[in-house]
Amino acid sequence: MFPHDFAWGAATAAYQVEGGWDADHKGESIWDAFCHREPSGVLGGHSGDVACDSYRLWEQDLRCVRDLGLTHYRLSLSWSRLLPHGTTDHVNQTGLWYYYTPHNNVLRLCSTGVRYYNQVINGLIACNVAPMVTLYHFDLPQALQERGGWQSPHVATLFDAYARFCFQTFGDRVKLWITINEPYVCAKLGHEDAVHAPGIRQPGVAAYLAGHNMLRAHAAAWHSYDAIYRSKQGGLVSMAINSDWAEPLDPESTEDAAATERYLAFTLGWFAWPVFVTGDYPEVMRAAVDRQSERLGRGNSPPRLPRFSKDEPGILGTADFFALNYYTSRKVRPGGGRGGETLLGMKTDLDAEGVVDPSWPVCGVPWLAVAPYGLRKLLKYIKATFNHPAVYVTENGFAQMGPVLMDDIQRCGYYQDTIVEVAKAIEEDGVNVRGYFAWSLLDNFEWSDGYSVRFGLFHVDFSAGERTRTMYRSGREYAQIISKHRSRAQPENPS
Ligand code: GBH
Repeated sequence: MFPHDFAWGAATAAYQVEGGWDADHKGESIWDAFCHREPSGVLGGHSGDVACDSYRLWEQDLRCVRDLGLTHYRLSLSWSRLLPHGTTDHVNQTGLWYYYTPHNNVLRLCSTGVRYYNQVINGLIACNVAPMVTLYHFDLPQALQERGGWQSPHVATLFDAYARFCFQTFGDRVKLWITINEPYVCAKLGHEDAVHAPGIRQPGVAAYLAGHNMLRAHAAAWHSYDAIYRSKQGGLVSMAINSDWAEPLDPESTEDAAATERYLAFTLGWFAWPVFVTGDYPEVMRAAVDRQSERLGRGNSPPRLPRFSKDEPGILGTADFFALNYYTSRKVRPGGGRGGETLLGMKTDLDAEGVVDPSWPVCGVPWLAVAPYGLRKLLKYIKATFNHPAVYVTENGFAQMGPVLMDDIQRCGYYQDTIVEVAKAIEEDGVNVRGYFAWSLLDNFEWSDGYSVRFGLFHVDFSAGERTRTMYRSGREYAQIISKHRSRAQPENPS
Protein backbone atom coordinates (compact mmCIF):
# COMPACT_ATOMS: atom_id res chain seq x y z
CA MET A 1 0.00 0.00 0.00
CA PHE A 2 1.00 3.59 -0.46
CA PRO A 3 2.11 5.65 2.54
CA HIS A 4 -0.66 7.81 4.01
CA ASP A 5 1.12 11.02 2.99
CA PHE A 6 1.95 9.81 -0.52
CA ALA A 7 1.85 12.65 -3.06
CA TRP A 8 -0.66 12.03 -5.85
CA GLY A 9 0.02 14.61 -8.50
CA ALA A 10 -0.05 15.75 -12.07
CA ALA A 11 2.41 18.04 -13.81
CA THR A 12 2.59 20.78 -16.43
CA ALA A 13 5.25 23.23 -17.61
CA ALA A 14 4.93 26.95 -18.19
CA TYR A 15 5.70 27.13 -21.89
CA GLN A 16 3.55 24.10 -22.67
CA VAL A 17 0.37 25.48 -21.09
CA GLU A 18 0.48 29.19 -20.27
CA GLY A 19 0.36 31.03 -23.57
CA GLY A 20 0.40 34.79 -22.94
CA TRP A 21 3.87 34.70 -24.45
CA ASP A 22 4.19 38.50 -24.49
CA ALA A 23 1.38 39.43 -22.10
CA ASP A 24 1.98 42.12 -19.48
CA HIS A 25 5.60 42.75 -20.41
CA LYS A 26 6.76 39.16 -20.24
CA GLY A 27 10.20 38.81 -21.83
CA GLU A 28 10.88 36.47 -24.73
CA SER A 29 12.17 32.98 -23.98
CA ILE A 30 14.25 30.71 -26.19
CA TRP A 31 11.09 28.72 -27.00
CA ASP A 32 9.30 31.88 -28.15
CA ALA A 33 12.27 32.62 -30.39
CA PHE A 34 12.59 29.02 -31.61
CA CYS A 35 8.91 28.77 -32.58
CA HIS A 36 8.78 32.21 -34.19
CA ARG A 37 11.84 31.53 -36.31
CA GLU A 38 11.17 30.74 -39.99
CA PRO A 39 11.06 27.91 -40.72
CA SER A 40 10.44 26.87 -37.16
CA GLY A 41 11.62 23.51 -35.91
CA VAL A 42 8.13 22.64 -34.72
CA LEU A 43 5.71 20.37 -36.50
CA GLY A 44 3.04 22.33 -38.35
CA GLY A 45 4.71 25.61 -37.39
CA HIS A 46 2.88 25.49 -34.07
CA SER A 47 3.97 27.57 -31.09
CA GLY A 48 3.14 28.03 -27.43
CA ASP A 49 1.85 31.57 -28.07
CA VAL A 50 -1.57 30.61 -26.71
CA ALA A 51 -1.24 26.92 -25.78
CA CYS A 52 -3.88 26.06 -23.13
CA ASP A 53 -4.11 29.77 -22.32
CA SER A 54 -3.48 28.97 -18.69
CA TYR A 55 -2.16 32.48 -18.18
CA ARG A 56 -5.78 33.56 -18.55
CA LEU A 57 -7.59 30.32 -17.64
CA TRP A 58 -5.64 29.20 -14.58
CA GLU A 59 -8.83 28.93 -12.55
CA GLN A 60 -9.97 26.21 -14.93
CA ASP A 61 -6.72 24.37 -14.31
CA LEU A 62 -7.41 24.54 -10.58
CA ARG A 63 -10.81 23.03 -11.24
CA CYS A 64 -9.16 20.17 -13.14
CA VAL A 65 -6.76 19.62 -10.25
CA ARG A 66 -9.68 19.46 -7.84
CA ASP A 67 -11.74 17.20 -10.09
CA LEU A 68 -8.91 14.67 -10.05
CA GLY A 69 -8.57 14.90 -6.27
CA LEU A 70 -4.83 15.53 -6.49
CA THR A 71 -2.83 16.12 -3.34
CA HIS A 72 -0.03 17.83 -5.31
CA TYR A 73 0.31 19.81 -8.50
CA ARG A 74 3.63 20.32 -10.25
CA LEU A 75 3.93 23.50 -12.29
CA SER A 76 6.88 25.46 -13.62
CA LEU A 77 7.61 29.17 -13.48
CA SER A 78 8.47 31.12 -16.58
CA TRP A 79 11.78 32.83 -15.84
CA SER A 80 11.17 35.55 -18.44
CA ARG A 81 7.64 36.23 -17.16
CA LEU A 82 9.12 37.02 -13.75
CA LEU A 83 12.38 38.58 -14.93
CA PRO A 84 11.93 39.70 -18.55
CA HIS A 85 15.68 40.09 -19.14
CA GLY A 86 16.55 37.11 -17.00
CA THR A 87 18.30 39.24 -14.38
CA THR A 88 17.02 40.40 -11.02
CA ASP A 89 17.75 44.06 -11.72
CA HIS A 90 14.62 44.11 -13.86
CA VAL A 91 11.64 42.51 -12.13
CA ASN A 92 9.03 43.07 -14.81
CA GLN A 93 9.07 46.75 -13.77
CA THR A 94 6.73 47.90 -16.49
CA GLY A 95 4.07 45.34 -15.70
CA LEU A 96 3.52 46.43 -12.15
CA TRP A 97 0.64 45.53 -9.97
CA TYR A 98 -0.14 47.27 -6.72
CA TYR A 99 -1.69 45.39 -3.88
CA TYR A 100 -2.71 46.39 -0.45
CA THR A 101 -1.88 44.31 2.59
CA PRO A 102 -4.53 45.22 5.13
CA HIS A 103 -2.81 43.61 8.12
CA ASN A 104 -0.01 46.15 8.09
CA ASN A 105 -1.48 48.89 5.94
CA VAL A 106 1.15 48.67 3.27
CA LEU A 107 0.70 49.28 -0.40
CA ARG A 108 3.03 46.89 -2.13
CA LEU A 109 4.33 46.65 -5.65
CA CYS A 110 4.82 43.41 -7.43
CA SER A 111 5.29 42.38 -11.01
CA THR A 112 2.41 40.89 -12.94
CA GLY A 113 4.48 37.72 -13.21
CA VAL A 114 4.65 37.45 -9.43
CA ARG A 115 0.98 38.23 -9.19
CA TYR A 116 0.12 35.47 -11.66
CA TYR A 117 2.01 32.76 -9.81
CA ASN A 118 0.74 34.01 -6.44
CA GLN A 119 -2.79 33.51 -7.68
CA VAL A 120 -2.07 29.98 -8.83
CA ILE A 121 -0.12 28.98 -5.73
CA ASN A 122 -2.63 30.54 -3.34
CA GLY A 123 -5.46 28.93 -5.28
CA LEU A 124 -3.86 25.51 -4.89
CA ILE A 125 -3.25 25.96 -1.20
CA ALA A 126 -6.82 27.16 -0.70
CA CYS A 127 -8.04 23.80 -1.98
CA ASN A 128 -5.48 21.90 0.03
CA VAL A 129 -3.24 20.97 -2.88
CA ALA A 130 0.51 21.29 -2.35
CA PRO A 131 2.47 22.94 -5.16
CA MET A 132 5.69 21.40 -6.43
CA VAL A 133 7.43 24.16 -8.37
CA THR A 134 9.98 23.76 -11.15
CA LEU A 135 12.14 26.84 -11.70
CA TYR A 136 13.26 25.87 -15.16
CA HIS A 137 11.47 23.71 -17.71
CA PHE A 138 13.33 24.43 -20.99
CA ASP A 139 12.46 28.15 -21.33
CA LEU A 140 15.59 30.26 -20.86
CA PRO A 141 15.10 34.03 -21.25
CA GLN A 142 16.18 34.87 -24.80
CA ALA A 143 18.20 37.79 -23.42
CA LEU A 144 20.42 35.26 -21.64
CA GLN A 145 20.71 33.11 -24.74
CA GLU A 146 22.14 36.16 -26.44
CA ARG A 147 24.81 36.18 -23.74
CA GLY A 148 25.79 32.57 -24.41
CA GLY A 149 22.90 30.76 -22.73
CA TRP A 150 23.71 27.51 -20.98
CA GLN A 151 27.11 27.44 -22.64
CA SER A 152 28.22 30.51 -20.73
CA PRO A 153 29.81 29.94 -17.32
CA HIS A 154 27.95 33.02 -16.02
CA VAL A 155 24.56 31.37 -16.38
CA ALA A 156 25.06 29.59 -13.05
CA THR A 157 25.23 32.88 -11.12
CA LEU A 158 22.25 34.29 -13.01
CA PHE A 159 20.21 31.16 -12.37
CA ASP A 160 21.14 31.32 -8.70
CA ALA A 161 19.88 34.92 -8.48
CA TYR A 162 16.62 33.90 -10.19
CA ALA A 163 16.26 30.93 -7.84
CA ARG A 164 16.79 33.11 -4.76
CA PHE A 165 14.20 35.54 -6.08
CA CYS A 166 11.72 32.65 -6.35
CA PHE A 167 12.56 31.14 -2.96
CA GLN A 168 12.20 34.59 -1.41
CA THR A 169 8.91 35.34 -3.17
CA PHE A 170 7.11 31.99 -3.09
CA GLY A 171 9.02 29.87 -0.58
CA ASP A 172 6.70 30.70 2.30
CA ARG A 173 4.14 28.50 0.51
CA VAL A 174 6.16 26.24 -1.78
CA LYS A 175 7.94 23.38 0.01
CA LEU A 176 8.95 21.19 -2.92
CA TRP A 177 11.29 22.70 -5.51
CA ILE A 178 12.78 21.36 -8.71
CA THR A 179 15.59 23.57 -9.99
CA ILE A 180 15.95 22.25 -13.54
CA ASN A 181 13.75 19.81 -15.39
CA GLU A 182 15.56 17.18 -17.44
CA PRO A 183 18.96 18.73 -17.97
CA TYR A 184 19.63 15.80 -20.33
CA VAL A 185 16.88 16.90 -22.70
CA CYS A 186 17.85 20.58 -22.52
CA ALA A 187 21.48 19.83 -23.14
CA LYS A 188 21.20 17.14 -25.79
CA LEU A 189 18.05 18.03 -27.72
CA GLY A 190 18.82 21.76 -27.50
CA HIS A 191 22.59 21.79 -28.13
CA GLU A 192 23.47 18.54 -29.91
CA ASP A 193 20.41 17.56 -31.99
CA ALA A 194 18.94 21.07 -32.49
CA VAL A 195 15.38 19.74 -32.18
CA HIS A 196 14.66 21.82 -29.07
CA ALA A 197 15.41 25.48 -28.40
CA PRO A 198 17.90 27.07 -28.67
CA GLY A 199 18.33 24.89 -31.78
CA ILE A 200 22.10 24.53 -31.58
CA ARG A 201 23.91 21.67 -33.32
CA GLN A 202 27.47 21.34 -32.08
CA PRO A 203 27.74 17.59 -31.62
CA GLY A 204 29.95 16.24 -28.91
CA VAL A 205 30.78 19.62 -27.42
CA ALA A 206 27.93 22.02 -26.65
CA ALA A 207 25.66 19.55 -24.83
CA TYR A 208 28.40 18.58 -22.38
CA LEU A 209 29.14 22.22 -21.69
CA ALA A 210 25.46 23.13 -21.30
CA GLY A 211 24.87 20.15 -19.01
CA HIS A 212 27.90 21.13 -16.96
CA ASN A 213 26.59 24.63 -16.41
CA MET A 214 23.16 23.26 -15.54
CA LEU A 215 24.75 21.19 -12.79
CA ARG A 216 26.66 24.26 -11.57
CA ALA A 217 23.48 26.34 -11.67
CA HIS A 218 21.49 23.70 -9.84
CA ALA A 219 24.15 23.33 -7.17
CA ALA A 220 24.41 27.10 -6.65
CA ALA A 221 20.64 27.32 -6.14
CA TRP A 222 20.60 24.35 -3.76
CA HIS A 223 23.42 25.91 -1.70
CA SER A 224 21.50 29.20 -1.57
CA TYR A 225 18.39 27.45 -0.36
CA ASP A 226 20.36 25.51 2.19
CA ALA A 227 22.19 28.55 3.55
CA ILE A 228 19.48 31.20 3.41
CA TYR A 229 15.97 29.76 3.17
CA ARG A 230 15.88 26.24 4.54
CA SER A 231 15.81 27.16 8.21
CA LYS A 232 12.85 29.52 7.73
CA GLN A 233 10.99 27.74 4.97
CA GLY A 234 11.76 24.08 5.62
CA GLY A 235 11.36 22.89 2.04
CA LEU A 236 13.21 20.42 -0.18
CA VAL A 237 15.12 21.04 -3.40
CA SER A 238 16.13 18.68 -6.18
CA MET A 239 16.64 18.41 -9.94
CA ALA A 240 14.36 16.28 -12.15
CA ILE A 241 16.33 13.67 -14.04
CA ASN A 242 14.83 11.73 -16.92
CA SER A 243 15.90 8.25 -17.85
CA ASP A 244 14.70 5.17 -19.62
CA TRP A 245 15.25 1.87 -17.87
CA ALA A 246 17.88 -0.04 -19.80
CA GLU A 247 18.99 -3.66 -19.82
CA PRO A 248 21.22 -5.76 -22.10
CA LEU A 249 19.58 -6.92 -25.32
CA ASP A 250 21.27 -10.28 -24.90
CA PRO A 251 21.45 -11.05 -21.18
CA GLU A 252 24.42 -13.35 -21.83
CA SER A 253 26.51 -10.81 -23.68
CA THR A 254 29.19 -8.91 -21.78
CA GLU A 255 29.35 -6.39 -24.63
CA ASP A 256 25.65 -5.67 -24.25
CA ALA A 257 26.10 -5.37 -20.51
CA ALA A 258 28.88 -2.82 -20.97
CA ALA A 259 26.79 -0.91 -23.51
CA THR A 260 23.91 -0.85 -21.03
CA GLU A 261 26.17 0.53 -18.33
CA ARG A 262 27.20 3.33 -20.71
CA TYR A 263 23.58 3.95 -21.68
CA LEU A 264 22.57 4.49 -18.06
CA ALA A 265 25.72 6.51 -17.34
CA PHE A 266 25.00 8.90 -20.23
CA THR A 267 21.37 9.54 -19.19
CA LEU A 268 20.68 9.01 -15.49
CA GLY A 269 24.34 8.99 -14.43
CA TRP A 270 25.33 12.18 -16.27
CA PHE A 271 23.40 14.22 -13.69
CA ALA A 272 22.69 11.84 -10.83
CA TRP A 273 26.27 10.68 -10.31
CA PRO A 274 27.68 14.16 -9.61
CA VAL A 275 24.79 15.02 -7.30
CA PHE A 276 24.43 11.74 -5.42
CA VAL A 277 27.67 9.76 -5.67
CA THR A 278 30.97 11.50 -6.30
CA GLY A 279 30.53 15.17 -7.23
CA ASP A 280 31.81 14.26 -10.69
CA TYR A 281 30.61 12.46 -13.82
CA PRO A 282 30.50 8.66 -13.94
CA GLU A 283 33.94 7.29 -14.74
CA VAL A 284 32.42 5.18 -17.55
CA MET A 285 31.12 8.33 -19.19
CA ARG A 286 34.35 10.29 -18.93
CA ALA A 287 36.37 7.35 -20.21
CA ALA A 288 34.03 6.92 -23.19
CA VAL A 289 34.21 10.60 -24.14
CA ASP A 290 37.99 10.78 -23.74
CA ARG A 291 38.45 7.59 -25.76
CA GLN A 292 36.59 9.03 -28.74
CA SER A 293 38.42 12.37 -28.50
CA GLU A 294 41.65 10.46 -28.79
CA ARG A 295 40.46 8.14 -31.53
CA LEU A 296 39.18 11.03 -33.63
CA GLY A 297 42.37 13.00 -33.04
CA ARG A 298 40.69 15.84 -31.26
CA GLY A 299 43.01 16.04 -28.30
CA ASN A 300 41.84 16.32 -24.76
CA SER A 301 42.53 19.79 -23.49
CA PRO A 302 40.25 21.13 -22.56
CA PRO A 303 38.30 17.88 -22.19
CA ARG A 304 34.93 17.89 -23.96
CA LEU A 305 33.30 16.67 -20.76
CA PRO A 306 34.34 19.55 -18.50
CA ARG A 307 35.86 19.22 -15.05
CA PHE A 308 34.34 20.82 -11.98
CA SER A 309 36.39 23.54 -10.37
CA LYS A 310 37.58 22.96 -6.83
CA ASP A 311 36.99 26.64 -6.09
CA GLU A 312 33.22 26.40 -6.39
CA PRO A 313 30.75 24.97 -3.91
CA GLY A 314 30.50 21.27 -4.66
CA ILE A 315 27.87 19.39 -6.60
CA LEU A 316 27.83 16.36 -4.32
CA GLY A 317 24.91 16.28 -1.92
CA THR A 318 22.88 19.00 -3.63
CA ALA A 319 19.57 17.15 -3.72
CA ASP A 320 17.13 16.58 -0.88
CA PHE A 321 15.31 13.83 -2.77
CA PHE A 322 15.54 12.03 -6.10
CA ALA A 323 13.20 13.40 -8.77
CA LEU A 324 12.70 10.95 -11.63
CA ASN A 325 10.89 11.38 -14.93
CA TYR A 326 10.21 7.93 -16.37
CA TYR A 327 8.38 7.02 -19.58
CA THR A 328 9.88 4.00 -21.29
CA SER A 329 12.58 1.30 -21.48
CA ARG A 330 15.20 0.04 -23.92
CA LYS A 331 17.19 -3.12 -24.62
CA VAL A 332 20.74 -2.12 -25.33
CA ARG A 333 23.60 -3.30 -27.55
CA PRO A 334 26.78 -1.59 -28.72
CA GLY A 335 26.54 0.65 -31.74
CA GLY A 336 27.49 4.11 -32.83
CA GLY A 337 31.16 4.24 -31.86
CA ARG A 338 32.54 1.05 -33.33
CA GLY A 339 35.42 2.56 -35.22
CA GLY A 340 33.79 3.23 -38.56
CA GLU A 341 32.23 6.43 -37.30
CA THR A 342 34.23 9.53 -38.00
CA LEU A 343 31.82 12.02 -36.52
CA LEU A 344 32.36 13.59 -33.18
CA GLY A 345 29.15 13.42 -31.22
CA MET A 346 27.38 11.98 -28.23
CA LYS A 347 26.20 9.02 -30.29
CA THR A 348 29.79 8.08 -31.05
CA ASP A 349 30.84 8.64 -27.43
CA LEU A 350 27.98 6.55 -26.10
CA ASP A 351 28.52 3.65 -28.50
CA ALA A 352 25.27 2.04 -27.47
CA GLU A 353 21.89 1.81 -29.02
CA GLY A 354 18.58 1.11 -27.40
CA VAL A 355 15.95 -0.96 -29.12
CA VAL A 356 12.36 -1.65 -28.24
CA ASP A 357 11.40 -5.16 -27.23
CA PRO A 358 8.81 -6.46 -29.75
CA SER A 359 6.48 -7.35 -26.88
CA TRP A 360 6.19 -3.69 -25.77
CA PRO A 361 3.35 -1.92 -27.55
CA VAL A 362 4.12 1.38 -29.23
CA CYS A 363 0.86 3.19 -29.74
CA GLY A 364 1.43 6.91 -29.34
CA VAL A 365 4.70 8.66 -30.05
CA PRO A 366 7.34 6.39 -31.61
CA TRP A 367 9.76 6.66 -28.67
CA LEU A 368 7.22 5.64 -26.03
CA ALA A 369 7.17 1.86 -25.87
CA VAL A 370 4.95 0.67 -23.06
CA ALA A 371 7.11 -1.04 -20.43
CA PRO A 372 5.76 -0.26 -16.96
CA TYR A 373 7.99 -2.89 -15.31
CA GLY A 374 10.96 -0.70 -16.23
CA LEU A 375 9.94 1.88 -13.66
CA ARG A 376 10.14 -0.66 -10.85
CA LYS A 377 13.55 -1.80 -12.10
CA LEU A 378 14.78 1.78 -12.32
CA LEU A 379 13.50 2.61 -8.83
CA LYS A 380 15.31 -0.42 -7.45
CA TYR A 381 18.47 0.61 -9.31
CA ILE A 382 18.19 4.14 -7.90
CA LYS A 383 17.83 2.79 -4.38
CA ALA A 384 20.95 0.67 -4.78
CA THR A 385 23.07 3.18 -6.69
CA PHE A 386 22.20 6.48 -5.07
CA ASN A 387 22.13 5.50 -1.42
CA HIS A 388 18.45 4.87 -0.82
CA PRO A 389 17.09 8.36 -1.43
CA ALA A 390 13.50 9.51 -1.04
CA VAL A 391 12.11 9.42 -4.58
CA TYR A 392 9.37 11.35 -6.29
CA VAL A 393 8.33 10.17 -9.73
CA THR A 394 7.94 13.71 -11.04
CA GLU A 395 6.67 12.66 -14.49
CA ASN A 396 5.19 9.58 -16.09
CA GLY A 397 2.66 9.44 -18.86
CA PHE A 398 1.42 8.21 -22.18
CA ALA A 399 0.69 10.00 -25.44
CA GLN A 400 -2.13 9.76 -27.89
CA MET A 401 -1.57 10.58 -31.51
CA GLY A 402 -4.02 10.99 -34.34
CA PRO A 403 -7.74 10.92 -33.70
CA VAL A 404 -8.77 11.89 -30.20
CA LEU A 405 -10.21 9.07 -28.12
CA MET A 406 -12.02 10.33 -25.06
CA ASP A 407 -12.20 6.68 -24.03
CA ASP A 408 -8.42 6.46 -23.96
CA ILE A 409 -8.20 2.90 -22.75
CA GLN A 410 -4.55 2.42 -23.70
CA ARG A 411 -3.59 5.31 -21.47
CA CYS A 412 -5.82 3.93 -18.70
CA GLY A 413 -3.91 0.66 -18.91
CA TYR A 414 -0.56 2.45 -18.95
CA TYR A 415 -1.34 4.32 -15.73
CA GLN A 416 -2.88 1.30 -14.01
CA ASP A 417 0.07 -0.93 -14.78
CA THR A 418 2.68 1.69 -13.94
CA ILE A 419 1.12 2.56 -10.59
CA VAL A 420 1.09 -1.14 -9.70
CA GLU A 421 4.83 -1.23 -10.43
CA VAL A 422 5.36 1.75 -8.11
CA ALA A 423 3.44 -0.10 -5.40
CA LYS A 424 5.64 -3.17 -5.87
CA ALA A 425 8.76 -1.03 -5.70
CA ILE A 426 7.58 0.31 -2.35
CA GLU A 427 6.32 -2.94 -0.86
CA GLU A 428 8.59 -5.58 -2.28
CA ASP A 429 11.80 -3.66 -3.00
CA GLY A 430 11.59 -1.21 -0.11
CA VAL A 431 12.15 1.84 -2.30
CA ASN A 432 11.25 5.05 -0.49
CA VAL A 433 8.87 6.43 -3.13
CA ARG A 434 7.17 9.54 -1.77
CA GLY A 435 4.98 10.55 -4.67
CA TYR A 436 3.87 10.10 -8.25
CA PHE A 437 3.03 12.80 -10.80
CA ALA A 438 1.22 12.03 -14.02
CA TRP A 439 2.36 13.89 -17.12
CA SER A 440 0.25 15.77 -17.86
CA LEU A 441 -2.75 17.48 -16.31
CA LEU A 442 -3.71 18.84 -19.75
CA ASP A 443 -3.08 18.17 -23.39
CA ASN A 444 -0.50 20.81 -24.22
CA PHE A 445 2.23 22.07 -26.52
CA GLU A 446 4.41 18.98 -26.94
CA TRP A 447 7.62 20.80 -27.94
CA SER A 448 8.77 19.89 -31.47
CA ASP A 449 5.63 17.77 -31.95
CA GLY A 450 3.44 20.84 -31.46
CA TYR A 451 -0.18 19.97 -30.69
CA SER A 452 -0.13 16.68 -32.61
CA VAL A 453 0.70 14.68 -29.49
CA ARG A 454 -1.64 14.64 -26.50
CA PHE A 455 -0.41 13.66 -23.03
CA GLY A 456 -3.28 15.08 -20.95
CA LEU A 457 -5.61 13.63 -18.37
CA PHE A 458 -7.84 16.38 -19.72
CA HIS A 459 -8.52 16.92 -23.37
CA VAL A 460 -8.00 20.51 -24.49
CA ASP A 461 -9.83 21.83 -27.53
CA PHE A 462 -7.15 23.91 -29.21
CA SER A 463 -9.51 25.08 -31.93
CA ALA A 464 -11.85 26.75 -29.45
CA GLY A 465 -11.12 30.20 -28.09
CA GLU A 466 -12.08 28.95 -24.66
CA ARG A 467 -9.65 26.03 -24.80
CA THR A 468 -12.29 23.83 -23.23
CA ARG A 469 -10.92 21.18 -20.86
CA THR A 470 -12.72 17.81 -20.78
CA MET A 471 -11.68 14.91 -18.61
CA TYR A 472 -10.59 11.79 -20.45
CA ARG A 473 -11.53 8.38 -19.19
CA SER A 474 -7.93 8.08 -17.95
CA GLY A 475 -8.56 11.15 -15.80
CA ARG A 476 -11.59 9.48 -14.24
CA GLU A 477 -9.66 6.29 -13.59
CA TYR A 478 -6.70 8.17 -12.10
CA ALA A 479 -9.14 10.05 -9.86
CA GLN A 480 -10.56 6.70 -8.71
CA ILE A 481 -7.12 5.32 -7.95
CA ILE A 482 -6.31 8.42 -5.93
CA SER A 483 -9.56 8.43 -4.00
CA LYS A 484 -9.24 4.73 -3.21
CA HIS A 485 -5.77 5.22 -1.77
CA ARG A 486 -6.53 8.49 -0.03
CA SER A 487 -9.51 7.04 1.80
CA ARG A 488 -7.67 3.85 2.66
CA ALA A 489 -4.74 5.81 4.00
CA GLN A 490 -4.59 5.81 7.77
CA PRO A 491 -4.42 9.30 9.19
CA GLU A 492 -1.33 9.86 11.27
CA ASN A 493 -1.66 8.69 14.84
CA PRO A 494 -2.09 11.91 16.82
CA SER A 495 -0.29 10.61 19.90
C1 GBH B 1 9.26 15.00 -20.81
O1 GBH B 1 10.47 14.53 -21.39
C2 GBH B 1 9.25 16.51 -20.70
O2 GBH B 1 9.70 16.90 -19.41
C3 GBH B 1 7.87 17.10 -20.92
O3 GBH B 1 7.97 18.49 -21.04
C4 GBH B 1 7.25 16.46 -22.12
O4 GBH B 1 6.04 17.05 -22.46
C5 GBH B 1 7.07 14.99 -21.82
O5 GBH B 1 8.29 14.42 -21.56
C6 GBH B 1 6.49 14.19 -22.96
O6 GBH B 1 7.41 14.09 -24.02
O7 GBH B 1 11.99 11.78 -30.36
O8 GBH B 1 13.32 9.77 -30.36
O9 GBH B 1 14.40 11.92 -30.09
C7 GBH B 1 10.53 13.12 -21.47
C8 GBH B 1 11.87 12.61 -21.95
C9 GBH B 1 13.39 12.60 -23.74
C10 GBH B 1 11.23 11.77 -24.08
C11 GBH B 1 13.55 12.82 -25.22
C12 GBH B 1 11.37 11.96 -25.58
C13 GBH B 1 12.88 12.19 -27.42
C14 GBH B 1 13.03 10.90 -28.14
N1 GBH B 1 12.00 12.74 -23.36
N2 GBH B 1 12.75 11.88 -25.98
S1 GBH B 1 13.21 11.11 -29.87
